[in-house]
Amino acid sequence: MSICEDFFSSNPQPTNYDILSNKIKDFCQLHKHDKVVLITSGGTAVPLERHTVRSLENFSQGTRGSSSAEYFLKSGYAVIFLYRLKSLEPFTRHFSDINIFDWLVVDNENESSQIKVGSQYVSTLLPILKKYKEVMNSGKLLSIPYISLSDYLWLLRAACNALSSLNGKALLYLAAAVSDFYIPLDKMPTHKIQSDNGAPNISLHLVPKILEPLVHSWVPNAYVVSFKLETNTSLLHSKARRALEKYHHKMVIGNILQTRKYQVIIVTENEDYDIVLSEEEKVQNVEIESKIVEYLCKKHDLFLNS
Ligand code: 9Z3
Repeated sequence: MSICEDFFSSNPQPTNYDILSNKIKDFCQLHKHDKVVLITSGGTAVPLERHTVRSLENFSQGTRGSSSAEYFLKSGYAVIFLYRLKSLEPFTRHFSDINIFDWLVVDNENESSQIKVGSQYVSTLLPILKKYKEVMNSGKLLSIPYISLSDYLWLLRAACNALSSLNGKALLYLAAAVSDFYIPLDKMPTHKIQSDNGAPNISLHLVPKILEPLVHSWVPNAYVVSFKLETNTSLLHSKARRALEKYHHKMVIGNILQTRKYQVIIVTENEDYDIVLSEEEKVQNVEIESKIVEYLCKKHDLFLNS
């Protein structure tokens, strides 16, 4: 059995797996004539105990994935958004730092009380609410939440299986921050780790490299884009290129944690392409994802027409 299959046989499916994987299948069937993008977003949690009190988190706010989802929708794609529960989501992300109660007013003028949005907030809320309603009415956005690494991998594989029926029109945009390390279930304590015996020695194992089966067997005809995250600038380019050479997918987008909102490097077989926001664009709040998605849509169209 491959290391990857071994992972699936020793880590149980998420509890709502059948419901979620059927939703994904139905979505792909409904959009079989559309371009469909699977966006993964947010960070995985790796539990340290079976009854989990503590876990190991990979950093990601979900900005990259959720804002990219909006730009893909704008470009006509149907979007499967596989995201870490409680990380940012398309449209609602614009209001992640507000307290909704501050925006609402209770109108007691009529007999039955009504709730209204404070007039000073309407111009901010309305355009985004309209876009959200339009997208939801079109049925072009399917959001699927995960929490743990294991749930993420099960749902990712289910999505790939469903997408493989789309005759190569699927795009995979793997922006989730996925742990490289985990504790196998048979090595994981059932109950909360106790401090009475001093600091625990926690031994982490390597997560199987899922890009290998993903690119070559799960969804071999798709256009696969992965992300590479580093904190040391001198490693980024070589590690991004190495990943492309290892897995033979279409593109690696490299970013440095500290500058990820302004700068990325796109590595393809034939070129390295930098996207850097200018000072003026930063002032105008241009989102780098608008440029990444624009570049990607062009490349994907070229691929589909070739
Ligand atoms: C990324 O590099 C994403 O761009 C970020 C986005 C997680 C930095 P935010 O959600 O951040 O906007 O706050 N994602 C990929 C990270 C990752 O785990 N990549 C693996 C690696 O670097 C390879 S698949 O080894």
